[in-house]
Amino acid sequence: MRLPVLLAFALCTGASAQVASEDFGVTNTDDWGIEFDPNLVGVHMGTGGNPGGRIEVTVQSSSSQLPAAMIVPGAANHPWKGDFRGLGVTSFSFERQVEVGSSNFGTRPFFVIANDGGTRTDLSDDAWAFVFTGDVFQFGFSPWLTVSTPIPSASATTPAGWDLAALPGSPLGGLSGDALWNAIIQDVDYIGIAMDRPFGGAFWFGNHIISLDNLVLEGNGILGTRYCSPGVNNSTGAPSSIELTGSASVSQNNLSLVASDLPLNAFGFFLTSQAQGFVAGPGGSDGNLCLGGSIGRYVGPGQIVNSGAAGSFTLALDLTQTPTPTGLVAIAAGETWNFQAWHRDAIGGVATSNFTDGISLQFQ
Ligand SMILES: [Ca+2]
Ligand SMILES: [Ca+2]
Repeated sequence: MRLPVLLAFALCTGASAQVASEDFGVTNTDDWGIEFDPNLVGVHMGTGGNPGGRIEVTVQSSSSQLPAAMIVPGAANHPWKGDFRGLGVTSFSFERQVEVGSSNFGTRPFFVIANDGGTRTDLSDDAWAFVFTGDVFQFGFSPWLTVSTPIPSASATTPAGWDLAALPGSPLGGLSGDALWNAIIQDVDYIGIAMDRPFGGAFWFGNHIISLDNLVLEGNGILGTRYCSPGVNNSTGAPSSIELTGSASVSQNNLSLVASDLPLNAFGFFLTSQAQGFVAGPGGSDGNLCLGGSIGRYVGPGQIVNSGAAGSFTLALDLTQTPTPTGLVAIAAGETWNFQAWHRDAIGGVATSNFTDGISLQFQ
């Protein structure tokens, strides 16, 4: 009964994973603060978190461009974005403590996912989907609380409780309802914690000092389709494997390859082709080549990687510079590409090599 065991293994390897997370301390750099205003970035504190460090954000109705002030990651290259459907995003959670608060009508934080229309620091070309988090605070001190919001990213219809808004300058302004939901969930440029509804019907006046810690965007980690799995056991006694993280969107150009369960301190590189194939033990390798057709190798400057002490390596791709035997090409939306990693190995002191399994992704 070996087959069911192997199938179960193959299905479980893409289990729950964090798309992004932030345990605040003094060194975090995503610049969470109010509405991309560099003067209103949260202050990093080395103590007082839950535990360790935290950030402290001063939220005042008077400093917001919106009906209800919104806390967002201000750094241009923050990780709180991507194709949330492709990433299998399931929830966002954060921990907050209200140090001091004053809000005549209470504050009801909303969770926001946002598509940016092109000017990153200007909210007026953005489109939002937002939902009430269930958290409420009004006056004085409110101790640490974990606020978790489900994100039904697979839903093709607008989930219950969610509202949508495309601001006047948004390129998505012609869409509404489910079409707008589907456009936003597949192209999220940032997330936000708004102090109430950020658009339409908000009725919020308040001044708070809020500590934040332990932000987590959870996903199922499944991007692309694994095939040729599992690979052949390497010297660790188990097969190595490949995963994709980031986004299937060509325009976002935010995709990384991850190879794991490798022998330690082993050199390797990634391979790609638009065709799948199967060659057992090519060139005397212990593993299987699962690509066919025109196979490109990521062996440019900085692309030959080492598995180090963790037994894994990662390569951030530039989708406009994809290797083929005849040179670099740009991947286009609609194309399907396959990826695999080759790595060195040694068994009983004899040098050999092996491969991960393969992964296939249709780009958007
Ligand atoms: Ca912390
Ligand atoms: Ca914008």
